[in-house]
Amino acid sequence: SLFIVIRDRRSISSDSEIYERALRNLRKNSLHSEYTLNDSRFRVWQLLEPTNISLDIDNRMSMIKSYDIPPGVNGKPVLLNSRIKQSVKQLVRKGWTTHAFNEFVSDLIPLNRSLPDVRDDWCKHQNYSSNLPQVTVIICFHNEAWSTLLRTVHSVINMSPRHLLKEIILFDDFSTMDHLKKPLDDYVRGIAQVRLRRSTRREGLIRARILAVKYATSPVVLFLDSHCECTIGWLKPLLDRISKDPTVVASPVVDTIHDSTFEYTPQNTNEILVGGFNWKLKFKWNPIPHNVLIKRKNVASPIKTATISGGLFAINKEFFARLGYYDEGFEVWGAENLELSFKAWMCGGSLEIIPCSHVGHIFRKTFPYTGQKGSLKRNSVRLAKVWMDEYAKYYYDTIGSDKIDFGNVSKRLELRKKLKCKSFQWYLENVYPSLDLPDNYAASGQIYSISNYGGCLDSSNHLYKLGIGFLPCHGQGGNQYWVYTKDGELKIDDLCLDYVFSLLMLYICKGRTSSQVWLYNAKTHHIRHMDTQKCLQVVKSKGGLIVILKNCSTSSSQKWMMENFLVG
Ligand code: LR7
Ligand code: MN
Repeated sequence: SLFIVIRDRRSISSDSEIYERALRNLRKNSLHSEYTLNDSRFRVWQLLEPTNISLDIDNRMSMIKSYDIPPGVNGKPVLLNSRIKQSVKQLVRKGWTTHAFNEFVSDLIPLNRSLPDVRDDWCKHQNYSSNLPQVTVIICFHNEAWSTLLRTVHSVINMSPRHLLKEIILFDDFSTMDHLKKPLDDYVRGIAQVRLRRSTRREGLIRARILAVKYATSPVVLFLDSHCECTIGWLKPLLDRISKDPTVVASPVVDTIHDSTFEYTPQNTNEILVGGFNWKLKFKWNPIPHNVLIKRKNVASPIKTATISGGLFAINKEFFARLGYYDEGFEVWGAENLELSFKAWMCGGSLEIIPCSHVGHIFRKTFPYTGQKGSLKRNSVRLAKVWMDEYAKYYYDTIGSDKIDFGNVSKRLELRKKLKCKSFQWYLENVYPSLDLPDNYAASGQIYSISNYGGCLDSSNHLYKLGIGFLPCHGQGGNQYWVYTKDGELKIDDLCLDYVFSLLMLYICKGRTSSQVWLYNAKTHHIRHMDTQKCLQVVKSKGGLIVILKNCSTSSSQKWMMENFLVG
């Protein structure tokens, strides 16, 4: 069932002062474990019937019934009445632009809301050691919203056995927002477990973690993003694995907190995914490989994973130190999860996902802060230089070349030598054998037109939408990095160029069905569609140059070059 939150008639007709006051109240009350919406400033309503969100508001009103619990409780979604006042709408918009999620809705939800127990029954009958190590939970943040940050903190405290949680280190990566200054100091002063530390310049999340870990005083450290919520029983199964084997890096299952409604959606234990990556060094989720699946004792027992998503994991502090924490040359965001993943495996450890441990995370569609984009490429090149041996070139292909300023990696290479780590080839063969090697590529890189139009096939803004783009070639890979497989697929990431109902589109690969098979002829330069025997052509339209399928001809607008095309 769905809940909608509406403000009662009284407050709708009053000014935004009431909203502000209600918000202050929410914050004040949030420390108590019991929370009620009294004075009817906000009311939560439950829709009784299977809901149809497009119902108009009067229709909804006739269906709803007063419901006596606060918004978002038990992980339920919170929907705002579409008739909220203009001033509130503005607040909603402001939340989205500042944080890339619905901060207004988050602010309505109690900081200690409950979540459902989503564990498999098997988990509830596990007897974890009575002698588990203590943990330091580290939460780094940069300009995080008040309610999401503190809900993370409270959920850790509420969901962790007291004797196991040594401390929470809240590490401020040089935030600029006022609520994270004195108000936060004042707030956390009242919470015994929390130590608030701050960096003196913007470090980026990777160096922030390295700095924060030095304050930790327990044998295990556990990282969380600053917008997470832990569920019941989340901690022990992670600590249990590490206490049995200190070289295991243990990740919980990451469930989704919806960016708009804050609904909590668990991953189904039967469909748990494990981590991988592609040659763009982009983290991706994969189904559990078949040979692993058939050997599993229980759907909820720990699973080895080739990589971790990076934000949420527990690790033995000494093992982390031995691995050299993270590369300190990594800037703001990205690739540190693969660095840790590769070296954990290559240098004597392993990674696991622990299905009995569930933590929610708000997945955002964009980044509200600066510096994210540039850092990723730099970090990835450093990663490739240090850990990927001769396979690094496959990554450089996807970004054009390795000729960017990536700093100096000699210290990291020394570390790898000192630890006597195994080769990347060993890692691929033993840990991630399902990764498609570029051996199966017939071509990879740009696909450019040899017509007067000049330009490249480009997938930007066309994922899951109709058509494909045609833009000036930029030589940077990315949206212009195509893979042409020996089976005739034209791929961008995991999507295949498809032609159905007379429309070109990028679509989930269907495994060599003929609507996704393309025949490139390096002599005539045609890219011919197997199903229809038509050819890709660039044409002028009102909106600029577009790509369509036409009967094959000798026109130069049907002539294409594929980079790195293997002859034969
Ligand atoms: O400069 C910064 N300083 C910071 O302290 C930028 C960010 N941060 C903080 C930020 O407040 C947040 O707590 O770092 C954390 C991660 O940043 P997000 O939440 O903006 O990015 P994200 O959720 O995409 O992060 C994912 O990828 C990152 C790559 O560097 C890290 O590995 C994050 O930990 C990772 N998050 C997860 O793995 C959660 C599960 C998501 C998945 C898949
Ligand atoms: Mn995050």
